[in-house]
Amino acid sequence: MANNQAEKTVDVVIVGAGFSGLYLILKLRELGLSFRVFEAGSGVGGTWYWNRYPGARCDVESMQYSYSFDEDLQQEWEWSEVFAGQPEILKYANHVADRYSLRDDIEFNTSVVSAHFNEVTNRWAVTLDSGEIVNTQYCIMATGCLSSPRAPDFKGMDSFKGKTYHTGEWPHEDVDLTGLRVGVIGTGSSAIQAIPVIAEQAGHVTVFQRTPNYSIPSRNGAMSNEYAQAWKSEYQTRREIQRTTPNGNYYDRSKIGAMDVGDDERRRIYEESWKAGGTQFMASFKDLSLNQAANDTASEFVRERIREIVDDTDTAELLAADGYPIGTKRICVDTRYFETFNRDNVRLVDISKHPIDEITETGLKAVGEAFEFDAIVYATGFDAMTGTLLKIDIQGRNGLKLQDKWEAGPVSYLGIMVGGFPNMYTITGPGSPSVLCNMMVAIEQHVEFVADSLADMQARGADVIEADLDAEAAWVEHGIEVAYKTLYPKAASWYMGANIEGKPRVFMPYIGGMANYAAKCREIVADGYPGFVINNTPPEVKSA
Ligand code: NA7
Repeated sequence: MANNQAEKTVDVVIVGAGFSGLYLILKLRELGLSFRVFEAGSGVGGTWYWNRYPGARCDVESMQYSYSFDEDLQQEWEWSEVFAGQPEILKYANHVADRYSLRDDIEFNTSVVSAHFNEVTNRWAVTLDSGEIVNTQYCIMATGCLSSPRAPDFKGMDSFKGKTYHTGEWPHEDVDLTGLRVGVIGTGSSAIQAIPVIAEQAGHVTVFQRTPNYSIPSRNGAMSNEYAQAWKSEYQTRREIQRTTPNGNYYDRSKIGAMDVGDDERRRIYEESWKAGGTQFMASFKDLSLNQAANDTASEFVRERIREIVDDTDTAELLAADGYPIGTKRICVDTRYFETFNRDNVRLVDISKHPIDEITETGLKAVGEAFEFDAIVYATGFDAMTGTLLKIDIQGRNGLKLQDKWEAGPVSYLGIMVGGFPNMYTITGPGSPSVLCNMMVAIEQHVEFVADSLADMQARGADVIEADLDAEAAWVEHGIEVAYKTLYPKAASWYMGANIEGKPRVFMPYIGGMANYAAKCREIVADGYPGFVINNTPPEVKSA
């Protein structure tokens, strides 16, 4: 069965025990399939297991960033804040694992090193870091989109004698920065969440900024009973509405364009959105991601707020993002980020024109200055969406390596299967809405699609399912077409692979909208899986 070490052949291997992996276990149990689940961490929760940096918090409201598959679960769980922090989300993941007794089915501290498809047996050989090889019919990569921290490669990094941290690999034990001189490198979402919290503890914080970011105040607060009950009393309806939106979030979206109203009315609307807070700001008008002139008005409004908040005019000017449209790098949501630069113990250093020279024994050298630190925090992001998959040696038909197939950027059919890699599903893979959507909505939709597909395979008595290469090419072309109708490709973002040197510049997530995407998936299921090639392999071939 699922966790039987002696049993070397299973129906399914699941890689990862984040929110995708946990839900998959339940679905596979329903289907009566045998499976093994491998998780590199020592606990469940995926991104929420690893990202323990101070201030780590979800930018989707807690009532919406949670599973919807079980009415009892969503009724009984109580969130303490409107936007839950990492410890509470991890607690929720653990609660789910306990509630459905999932833990016994997961092999922790176990990494998958390689997965090779055998064309004779139509089985995958999955090699673990222990050396064990597991044979499986299906391989489901539930490896997450932001699960490979981007290791910085500054000269002299190893020489630093102080403490070094990466936001994406924060230690599990308490980190006490009280009174210390801390350098933070990066001003992405992780840094924007961490800096205000670190600044309250540390003696002094120096922030090294290469690119300023747009950020909207979260207006986070304690979850009121009324708010929670408003959700719980109509949870099913609201979840259904979430699924019919472009990004899996339940909130009002404007139906008018930013240039359809006069200056005063536009400002009034932005002010209202700013006051309400959160990523919903980008829904102030319907065309902020599509129309440069419209976007310019939103970008300028946020820059004005930054200038208003930050006392020192030079610092404010450095923090006021420019040069790319607001929202085209993932919009950040903060708690007193810009205000933090008014503190006496926080300094911003602009490294946009001159990169950091080197890390030294005592700190770092940049912009002609030697900085001394007790601790350096690398908030330098992730090799997003493809990093984790490409770290595993995945070989499909004819020894085709995923690294080679994706040399010019990731290609897939629906972000769920890659041509030439039969029986391998990717949950929220590149080519699916994934990171452009509330991840919980994206995850549930993908897990359910995969479970339906496996049930269909059982019903047909089929052995092999794979993406048709023409369907894959058409999907990739469609993905590019919709992406280039938006402003997103204008930014050097991790969506574009631009944060990793040498990574192909391809817009990786599917931006056609979650609702459209899910409708397309439903249509595919109803029509008998067009775009997938499904074969019944004779048993004698299988056992050859
Ligand atoms: P991000 O958003 O990729 O941010 C990484 C930050 O680190 C960003 O400001 C980078 O500047 C900076 N960076 C990276 N390398 C360097 C070097 N070599 N020198 C200076 N600065 C550097 O990662 P996060 O972890 O903050 O957030 C990722 C997602 O997690 C986020 O979007 C949410 O979805 C949750 P750059 O912009 O590249 O100039």
